[in-house]
Amino acid sequence: MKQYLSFSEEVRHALDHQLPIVALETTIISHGMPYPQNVEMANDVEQIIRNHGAVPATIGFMDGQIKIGLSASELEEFATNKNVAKVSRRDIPYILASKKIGAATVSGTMIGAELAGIRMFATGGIGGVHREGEVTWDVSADLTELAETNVAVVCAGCKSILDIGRTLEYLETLGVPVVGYQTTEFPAFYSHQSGCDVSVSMDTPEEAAAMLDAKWKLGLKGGAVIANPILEADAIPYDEIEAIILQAMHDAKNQGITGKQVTPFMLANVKERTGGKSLEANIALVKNNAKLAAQIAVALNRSES
Ligand code: PSU
Ligand code: MN
Repeated sequence: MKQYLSFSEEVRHALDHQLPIVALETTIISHGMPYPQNVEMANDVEQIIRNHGAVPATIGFMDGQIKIGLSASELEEFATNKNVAKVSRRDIPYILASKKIGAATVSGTMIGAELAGIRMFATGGIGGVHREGEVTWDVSADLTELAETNVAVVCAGCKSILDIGRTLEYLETLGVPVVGYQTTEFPAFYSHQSGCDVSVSMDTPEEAAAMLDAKWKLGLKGGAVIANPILEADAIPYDEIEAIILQAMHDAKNQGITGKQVTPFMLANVKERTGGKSLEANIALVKNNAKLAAQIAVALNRSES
Protein backbone atom coordinates (compact mmCIF):
# COMPACT_ATOMS: atom_id res chain seq x y z
CA MET A 1 0.00 0.00 0.00
CA LYS A 2 2.86 2.38 0.91
CA GLN A 3 4.06 2.71 -2.68
CA TYR A 4 0.82 4.54 -3.47
CA LEU A 5 1.09 7.12 -0.69
CA SER A 6 3.33 10.17 -0.73
CA PHE A 7 3.49 12.79 2.04
CA SER A 8 4.61 16.40 2.04
CA GLU A 9 7.28 17.16 4.59
CA GLU A 10 4.83 19.21 6.67
CA VAL A 11 2.32 16.34 6.87
CA ARG A 12 5.04 13.71 7.44
CA HIS A 13 6.30 15.75 10.39
CA ALA A 14 2.77 16.16 11.78
CA LEU A 15 2.10 12.41 11.55
CA ASP A 16 5.41 11.54 13.21
CA HIS A 17 4.67 13.91 16.07
CA GLN A 18 0.94 13.11 16.33
CA LEU A 19 -0.11 16.69 15.65
CA PRO A 20 -3.73 17.46 14.69
CA ILE A 21 -4.22 17.32 10.92
CA VAL A 22 -7.09 18.46 8.67
CA ALA A 23 -7.51 16.95 5.20
CA LEU A 24 -8.67 19.12 2.27
CA GLU A 25 -10.03 18.07 -1.12
CA THR A 26 -8.81 19.03 -4.61
CA THR A 27 -12.07 18.68 -6.58
CA ILE A 28 -13.24 21.96 -5.10
CA ILE A 29 -10.05 23.51 -6.60
CA SER A 30 -10.08 21.83 -10.02
CA HIS A 31 -13.82 21.57 -10.66
CA GLY A 32 -15.54 23.72 -8.06
CA MET A 33 -14.08 27.19 -8.60
CA PRO A 34 -12.47 29.21 -11.41
CA TYR A 35 -8.82 30.28 -11.53
CA PRO A 36 -7.29 32.22 -9.79
CA GLN A 37 -9.84 32.30 -6.94
CA ASN A 38 -9.46 28.51 -6.58
CA VAL A 39 -5.74 28.57 -5.77
CA GLU A 40 -6.10 31.64 -3.55
CA MET A 41 -8.84 29.86 -1.61
CA ALA A 42 -6.69 26.72 -1.32
CA ASN A 43 -3.72 28.64 0.10
CA ASP A 44 -5.85 30.75 2.43
CA VAL A 45 -7.67 27.72 3.79
CA GLU A 46 -4.37 25.94 4.52
CA GLN A 47 -3.17 29.01 6.42
CA ILE A 48 -6.39 29.23 8.45
CA ILE A 49 -5.88 25.63 9.57
CA ARG A 50 -2.30 26.39 10.63
CA ASN A 51 -3.49 29.52 12.48
CA HIS A 52 -5.87 27.34 14.50
CA GLY A 53 -3.24 24.87 15.61
CA ALA A 54 -3.56 22.08 13.04
CA VAL A 55 -1.69 21.02 9.92
CA PRO A 56 -3.40 21.07 6.50
CA ALA A 57 -3.17 18.06 4.19
CA THR A 58 -4.59 18.77 0.75
CA ILE A 59 -5.12 15.47 -1.06
CA GLY A 60 -4.90 14.70 -4.79
CA PHE A 61 -3.71 12.03 -7.24
CA MET A 62 -0.55 12.54 -9.31
CA ASP A 63 2.21 10.40 -10.84
CA GLY A 64 0.63 7.17 -9.66
CA GLN A 65 0.42 8.28 -6.05
CA ILE A 66 -2.07 9.61 -3.54
CA LYS A 67 -0.42 12.87 -2.49
CA ILE A 68 -1.13 13.80 1.12
CA GLY A 69 -0.12 17.46 1.36
CA LEU A 70 0.64 19.44 -1.79
CA SER A 71 3.40 21.93 -2.56
CA ALA A 72 2.55 25.42 -3.87
CA SER A 73 3.37 24.35 -7.44
CA GLU A 74 1.25 21.21 -7.13
CA LEU A 75 -1.70 23.30 -5.87
CA GLU A 76 -1.20 25.60 -8.87
CA GLU A 77 -1.24 22.54 -11.16
CA PHE A 78 -4.58 21.37 -9.74
CA ALA A 79 -5.92 24.92 -10.13
CA THR A 80 -4.89 25.40 -13.77
CA ASN A 81 -4.57 22.02 -15.53
CA LYS A 82 -7.63 21.43 -17.73
CA ASN A 83 -7.13 17.66 -17.81
CA VAL A 84 -7.59 16.95 -14.12
CA ALA A 85 -9.99 14.02 -13.67
CA LYS A 86 -12.60 14.00 -10.89
CA VAL A 87 -11.82 11.04 -8.67
CA SER A 88 -14.16 9.22 -6.30
CA ARG A 89 -13.74 5.69 -4.89
CA ARG A 90 -14.43 3.91 -8.19
CA ASP A 91 -11.87 6.03 -10.09
CA ILE A 92 -8.89 5.60 -7.74
CA PRO A 93 -7.42 2.36 -9.11
CA TYR A 94 -7.39 3.65 -12.69
CA ILE A 95 -6.00 7.11 -11.86
CA LEU A 96 -3.11 5.54 -9.93
CA ALA A 97 -2.35 2.83 -12.46
CA SER A 98 -2.46 5.29 -15.39
CA LYS A 99 -0.41 7.87 -13.46
CA LYS A 100 -2.81 10.60 -14.61
CA ILE A 101 -3.67 13.66 -12.55
CA GLY A 102 -6.90 13.48 -10.58
CA ALA A 103 -8.68 15.70 -8.09
CA ALA A 104 -10.11 13.99 -5.03
CA THR A 105 -13.82 14.43 -4.30
CA VAL A 106 -15.12 14.14 -0.75
CA SER A 107 -15.19 10.38 -1.25
CA GLY A 108 -11.66 10.29 -2.71
CA THR A 109 -10.30 12.57 -0.01
CA MET A 110 -11.82 10.50 2.80
CA ILE A 111 -10.11 7.39 1.44
CA GLY A 112 -6.74 9.15 1.18
CA ALA A 113 -7.13 10.65 4.64
CA GLU A 114 -7.99 7.31 6.27
CA LEU A 115 -5.04 5.57 4.61
CA ALA A 116 -2.82 8.33 5.99
CA GLY A 117 -4.34 8.17 9.49
CA ILE A 118 -6.13 11.54 9.28
CA ARG A 119 -9.56 11.83 10.92
CA MET A 120 -10.77 15.35 10.15
CA PHE A 121 -11.60 16.89 6.79
CA ALA A 122 -12.90 20.35 5.84
CA THR A 123 -14.68 21.23 2.62
CA GLY A 124 -17.53 23.33 1.24
CA GLY A 125 -20.40 20.97 0.59
CA ILE A 126 -20.87 17.23 0.29
CA GLY A 127 -22.50 15.46 -2.61
CA GLY A 128 -25.85 13.81 -2.06
CA VAL A 129 -29.05 12.56 -3.64
CA HIS A 130 -29.80 14.71 -6.68
CA ARG A 131 -33.25 16.10 -7.32
CA GLU A 132 -35.18 13.60 -9.40
CA GLY A 133 -32.71 11.03 -8.05
CA GLU A 134 -35.60 8.61 -7.84
CA VAL A 135 -35.57 8.66 -11.66
CA THR A 136 -31.88 9.23 -12.50
CA TRP A 137 -30.38 7.26 -9.58
CA ASP A 138 -27.82 10.06 -9.27
CA VAL A 139 -26.62 9.61 -5.71
CA SER A 140 -23.14 10.83 -4.84
CA ALA A 141 -20.52 8.29 -3.82
CA ASP A 142 -19.80 10.68 -0.94
CA LEU A 143 -22.76 9.21 0.94
CA THR A 144 -21.69 5.57 0.81
CA GLU A 145 -18.15 6.68 1.65
CA LEU A 146 -19.44 8.31 4.83
CA ALA A 147 -20.82 4.91 5.84
CA GLU A 148 -17.50 3.13 5.23
CA THR A 149 -14.61 5.40 6.05
CA ASN A 150 -13.62 6.78 9.45
CA VAL A 151 -13.26 10.46 8.61
CA ALA A 152 -15.44 13.34 9.81
CA VAL A 153 -16.35 15.97 7.23
CA VAL A 154 -16.98 19.58 8.21
CA CYS A 155 -19.16 21.20 5.54
CA ALA A 156 -21.83 23.88 5.15
CA GLY A 157 -24.43 21.21 4.43
CA CYS A 158 -25.29 20.56 0.82
CA LYS A 159 -26.65 22.75 -1.91
CA SER A 160 -30.26 22.72 -2.81
CA ILE A 161 -29.15 21.55 -6.29
CA LEU A 162 -29.55 18.34 -4.31
CA ASP A 163 -32.61 16.85 -2.71
CA ILE A 164 -31.63 17.70 0.86
CA GLY A 165 -34.41 15.71 2.51
CA ARG A 166 -33.57 12.51 0.64
CA THR A 167 -29.85 13.08 1.24
CA LEU A 168 -30.48 13.15 4.99
CA GLU A 169 -32.74 10.07 4.80
CA TYR A 170 -29.96 8.22 2.99
CA LEU A 171 -27.39 9.23 5.61
CA GLU A 172 -29.74 8.04 8.35
CA THR A 173 -30.13 4.66 6.65
CA LEU A 174 -26.34 4.38 6.42
CA GLY A 175 -25.91 5.22 10.10
CA VAL A 176 -23.98 8.44 9.57
CA PRO A 177 -24.31 11.02 12.38
CA VAL A 178 -25.25 14.47 11.07
CA VAL A 179 -24.32 17.16 13.56
CA GLY A 180 -25.65 20.70 13.31
CA TYR A 181 -22.99 23.03 14.62
CA GLN A 182 -24.78 25.64 16.70
CA THR A 183 -27.97 24.89 14.77
CA THR A 184 -30.79 22.36 14.75
CA GLU A 185 -31.47 22.84 11.04
CA PHE A 186 -29.30 21.25 8.34
CA PRO A 187 -27.79 24.21 6.46
CA ALA A 188 -28.30 24.59 2.70
CA PHE A 189 -24.79 25.77 1.81
CA TYR A 190 -25.44 29.38 0.67
CA SER A 191 -28.10 29.87 3.32
CA HIS A 192 -29.06 28.51 6.73
CA GLN A 193 -32.52 27.28 5.92
CA SER A 194 -33.32 23.90 4.46
CA GLY A 195 -36.38 23.01 6.48
CA CYS A 196 -34.63 19.75 7.44
CA ASP A 197 -33.54 18.77 10.96
CA VAL A 198 -30.13 17.40 11.88
CA SER A 199 -29.86 14.29 14.06
CA VAL A 200 -28.10 16.21 16.81
CA SER A 201 -26.97 19.77 17.55
CA MET A 202 -23.69 20.74 19.22
CA ASP A 203 -22.22 24.02 20.38
CA THR A 204 -18.50 23.40 20.83
CA PRO A 205 -15.61 21.66 19.04
CA GLU A 206 -15.04 19.60 22.20
CA GLU A 207 -18.56 18.11 22.04
CA ALA A 208 -18.04 17.09 18.43
CA ALA A 209 -14.64 15.59 19.26
CA ALA A 210 -16.13 13.61 22.17
CA MET A 211 -18.81 12.18 19.89
CA LEU A 212 -16.27 11.14 17.26
CA ASP A 213 -14.01 9.64 19.90
CA ALA A 214 -16.92 7.55 21.24
CA LYS A 215 -17.93 6.43 17.75
CA TRP A 216 -14.49 5.28 16.74
CA LYS A 217 -13.48 3.79 20.09
CA LEU A 218 -16.63 1.64 19.83
CA GLY A 219 -15.51 0.52 16.39
CA LEU A 220 -18.59 2.00 14.73
CA LYS A 221 -17.34 2.21 11.18
CA GLY A 222 -17.82 5.31 9.09
CA GLY A 223 -17.61 9.06 9.25
CA ALA A 224 -19.81 11.90 10.35
CA VAL A 225 -21.10 15.10 8.85
CA ILE A 226 -20.46 18.23 10.90
CA ALA A 227 -22.77 20.78 9.29
CA ASN A 228 -21.54 24.30 9.95
CA PRO A 229 -23.86 27.02 8.63
CA ILE A 230 -22.40 29.83 6.52
CA LEU A 231 -21.94 33.03 8.55
CA GLU A 232 -24.97 35.31 8.29
CA ALA A 233 -22.91 38.11 6.72
CA ASP A 234 -21.85 35.84 3.83
CA ALA A 235 -25.17 34.08 3.23
CA ILE A 236 -27.43 34.42 0.17
CA PRO A 237 -31.18 34.41 0.96
CA TYR A 238 -32.72 31.00 0.31
CA ASP A 239 -35.43 32.21 -2.08
CA GLU A 240 -32.98 34.19 -4.17
CA ILE A 241 -30.55 31.30 -4.67
CA GLU A 242 -33.36 28.76 -5.08
CA ALA A 243 -34.73 30.60 -8.14
CA ILE A 244 -31.29 30.57 -9.72
CA ILE A 245 -30.73 26.90 -8.97
CA LEU A 246 -33.99 26.04 -10.73
CA GLN A 247 -32.83 27.96 -13.83
CA ALA A 248 -29.44 26.25 -13.73
CA MET A 249 -31.10 22.83 -13.44
CA HIS A 250 -33.18 23.67 -16.48
CA ASP A 251 -29.97 24.49 -18.42
CA ALA A 252 -28.33 21.25 -17.30
CA LYS A 253 -31.31 19.24 -18.52
CA ASN A 254 -31.48 21.04 -21.87
CA GLN A 255 -27.78 20.54 -22.47
CA GLY A 256 -27.93 16.86 -21.56
CA ILE A 257 -25.48 17.15 -18.65
CA THR A 258 -25.28 13.86 -16.71
CA GLY A 259 -23.07 11.83 -14.38
CA LYS A 260 -20.11 13.47 -12.73
CA GLN A 261 -20.42 16.59 -14.90
CA VAL A 262 -23.61 17.61 -13.12
CA THR A 263 -22.09 19.15 -9.98
CA PRO A 264 -19.31 21.18 -11.72
CA PHE A 265 -21.82 22.38 -14.35
CA MET A 266 -24.27 23.55 -11.70
CA LEU A 267 -21.56 25.34 -9.70
CA ALA A 268 -20.31 27.26 -12.76
CA ASN A 269 -23.83 28.05 -13.97
CA VAL A 270 -24.97 29.35 -10.57
CA LYS A 271 -21.82 31.46 -10.33
CA GLU A 272 -22.61 33.13 -13.69
CA ARG A 273 -26.22 33.70 -12.77
CA THR A 274 -25.35 35.30 -9.41
CA GLY A 275 -22.68 37.52 -10.95
CA GLY A 276 -20.00 35.86 -8.81
CA LYS A 277 -21.89 36.21 -5.53
CA SER A 278 -22.17 32.44 -5.12
CA LEU A 279 -18.40 32.10 -5.51
CA GLU A 280 -17.76 34.65 -2.78
CA ALA A 281 -20.16 32.85 -0.47
CA ASN A 282 -18.54 29.53 -1.33
CA ILE A 283 -15.05 30.79 -0.46
CA ALA A 284 -16.26 32.34 2.80
CA LEU A 285 -17.95 29.15 3.98
CA VAL A 286 -14.96 26.94 3.19
CA LYS A 287 -12.79 29.20 5.34
CA ASN A 288 -15.34 29.03 8.14
CA ASN A 289 -15.32 25.22 7.89
CA ALA A 290 -11.52 25.04 7.91
CA LYS A 291 -11.43 26.92 11.20
CA LEU A 292 -13.97 24.61 12.85
CA ALA A 293 -12.29 21.47 11.49
CA ALA A 294 -8.96 22.61 12.93
CA GLN A 295 -10.60 23.27 16.32
CA ILE A 296 -12.21 19.81 16.34
CA ALA A 297 -8.93 18.20 15.22
CA VAL A 298 -7.14 19.85 18.14
CA ALA A 299 -9.84 18.70 20.59
CA LEU A 300 -9.87 15.16 19.14
CA ASN A 301 -6.11 14.98 19.42
CA ARG A 302 -6.44 15.74 23.14
CA SER A 303 -9.13 13.16 23.79
CA GLU A 304 -7.18 10.46 21.91
CA SER A 305 -3.92 10.99 23.76
N1 PSU B 1 -20.48 20.43 -3.60
C1 PSU B 1 -20.00 21.68 -3.62
N2 PSU B 1 -18.81 21.95 -4.19
C2 PSU B 1 -18.03 20.94 -4.71
C3 PSU B 1 -18.53 19.61 -4.64
C4 PSU B 1 -19.75 19.40 -4.08
O1 PSU B 1 -20.67 22.58 -3.15
O2 PSU B 1 -16.93 21.22 -5.23
C5 PSU B 1 -17.67 18.49 -5.16
C6 PSU B 1 -17.07 17.67 -4.00
O3 PSU B 1 -15.78 17.26 -4.36
C7 PSU B 1 -18.00 16.48 -3.91
C8 PSU B 1 -18.33 16.27 -5.36
O4 PSU B 1 -17.40 15.34 -3.35
O5 PSU B 1 -18.48 17.59 -5.88
C9 PSU B 1 -19.59 15.48 -5.54
O6 PSU B 1 -19.72 15.18 -6.88
P1 PSU B 1 -20.88 14.19 -7.37
O7 PSU B 1 -22.13 14.97 -7.15
O8 PSU B 1 -20.58 13.94 -8.81
O9 PSU B 1 -20.76 12.97 -6.52
MN1 MN C 1 -23.52 11.98 -9.36
